[in-house]
Amino acid sequence: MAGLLDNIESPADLQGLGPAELAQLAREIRTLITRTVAARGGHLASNLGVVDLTLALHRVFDFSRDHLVWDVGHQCYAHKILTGRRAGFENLRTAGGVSGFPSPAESPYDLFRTGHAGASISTALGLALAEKAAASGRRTVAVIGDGALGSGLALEGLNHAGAAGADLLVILNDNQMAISQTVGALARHLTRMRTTPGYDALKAEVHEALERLPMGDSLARAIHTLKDALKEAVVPDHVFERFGFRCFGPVDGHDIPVLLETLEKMKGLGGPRLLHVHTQKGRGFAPAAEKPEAWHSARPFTEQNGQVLADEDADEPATWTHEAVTELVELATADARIVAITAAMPEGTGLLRFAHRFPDRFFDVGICEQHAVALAAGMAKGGLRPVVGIYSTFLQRAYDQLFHEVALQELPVVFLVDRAGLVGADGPTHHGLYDIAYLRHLAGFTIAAPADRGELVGMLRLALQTGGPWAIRYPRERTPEADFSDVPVEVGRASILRRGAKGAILALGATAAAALEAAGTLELEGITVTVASARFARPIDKACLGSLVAGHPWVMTLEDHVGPGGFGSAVLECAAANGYDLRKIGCVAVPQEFVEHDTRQAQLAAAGLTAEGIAARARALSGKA
Ligand SMILES: Cc1ncc(C[n+]2csc(CCOP(=O)(O)OP(=O)(O)O)c2C)c(N)n1
Repeated sequence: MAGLLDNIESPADLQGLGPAELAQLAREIRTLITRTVAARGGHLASNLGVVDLTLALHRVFDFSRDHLVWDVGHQCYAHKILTGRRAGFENLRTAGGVSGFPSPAESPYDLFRTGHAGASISTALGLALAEKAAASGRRTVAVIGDGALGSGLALEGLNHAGAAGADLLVILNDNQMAISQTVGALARHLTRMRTTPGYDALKAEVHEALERLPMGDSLARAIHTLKDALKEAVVPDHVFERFGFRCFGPVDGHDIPVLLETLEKMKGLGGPRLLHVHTQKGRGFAPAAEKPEAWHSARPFTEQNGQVLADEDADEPATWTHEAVTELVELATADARIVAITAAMPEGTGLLRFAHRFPDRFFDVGICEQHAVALAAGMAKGGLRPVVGIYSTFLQRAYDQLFHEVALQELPVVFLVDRAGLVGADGPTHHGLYDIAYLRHLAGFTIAAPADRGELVGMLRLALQTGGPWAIRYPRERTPEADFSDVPVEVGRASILRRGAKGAILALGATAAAALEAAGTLELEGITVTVASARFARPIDKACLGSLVAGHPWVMTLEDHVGPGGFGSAVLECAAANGYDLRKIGCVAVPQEFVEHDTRQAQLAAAGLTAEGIAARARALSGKA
């Protein structure tokens, strides 16, 4: 068969295609996704898993009118290809190209900019209630994975939706995986449904029998009771029926005719409905199907054999992630109270190595950041020393637990805040640009950011020795090859890395490397500058700041974080409180806007945080621009 995909400009073009053509189209879409991710990197396994489901949804519904909300949104590639973005798809995740997540700016078929898990049922229910109020007849569909389904937010949405009576179809895309194996009791329940065949067949039979019977109310009620009793006795009940959803499935999410038939049947039913679909992550690309966790977020690779090209795995030796976990394992060997917690990110946070070493002291709680933080509080109260490995962007979800369960109780919980700063191709949903701002006003929190490996190790040791909550933030990058200094880490003390007279740079965390590089360039031009590693965003080293301001014509702060509420703000507050000359201080930070997908390097450059940008600013401040 000739290529069909070239003729698909919008979902309307799917009408009239027969089963063989839809299957062919699914193969072509998988090929395009695989080829594109091989070149650009991206979420491969999840996207390959939902191609057939996406085709079926776009065939049965009209999402130019109806609403489709993808949970997380990392699995929307086939949706993008079918909704007018096939032509530009090859530029996936590159500057100005198609984003890796839903984006309303790209297409009216994308309703929300998403990237965080668990929100789809709530936003879809909101849409459904709005349509109910307008009596528009538009339908609303949410697609959510079994991983995201266990998040508190998703369960809150289900709880409301089951009682709200709006026209909402939830598709449960069950592939038994989050990034790694889905964890928790709900996952166990879904697995039981997978391994107990016959539920759907039985239900269909009973439904049909009921529909055929002419009967009065009391007989109907009696038979419904019998049906419920039968289900209890023979097969596990779908837990969401108890929430008020009409549940269908599990069905094979790769069998397009079955999907079409089931969706057609369910489409007009109204009220809260749930279709349980079984899919396979990585479907159609053998390496991803065999090892989906490794291909969840893939780096560029060779399409023919799955050989990964880029050498920058987050947990490779010499990355901040790797060095932090290596030290944590070392410390945990000597202190049995140390436990580690992740919210469904054992690979990304590097904590998988901790899990292998201390399986009984490792807790993967699923995509439940709020629970992870509150759990850590309980563990700390109980005498353990919990360390939560978490991305800056996902810790946002647990703000209230940071305040209420941790800070307010003055508990010793350590947060390894990974991916702090600009993250590159994942774009605005994933940047870790706000953690200093949302932690800095919580009394008792110590916020540290290492400039080199020695500082990282010193901070982690100190965090576990001292009381109270700590956050240690670092980006997805390699540590500098050699340490910049060997001055021991002390709480609230900065470290001078080099001295000069024409200006001073107070750099937070990994920005120190760029500052030192800039200082080297500037020295050749006769502009000697002092460079200090601030080490802490809270507390600020006021003595160091005072001497930098007094001893230099200008002081420049650097941070891989948004300006408002960040490190520079903290420095300005400290300067104001202590009567230092505020006019001398300028802050370089990420501007308060949503930074689009690009390489991390380009994003840093745009914010003025590369060595070139820092040097240019120093020249301007020194009147040598
Ligand atoms: C709040 C939040 N925490 C963590 C993540 C990181 N993350 C992205 S996708 C994913 C797994 C999602 O699993 P599931 O919902 O089952 O979808 P699948 O990838 O299996 O299709 C995780 C943990 C996230 N996006 N949002």
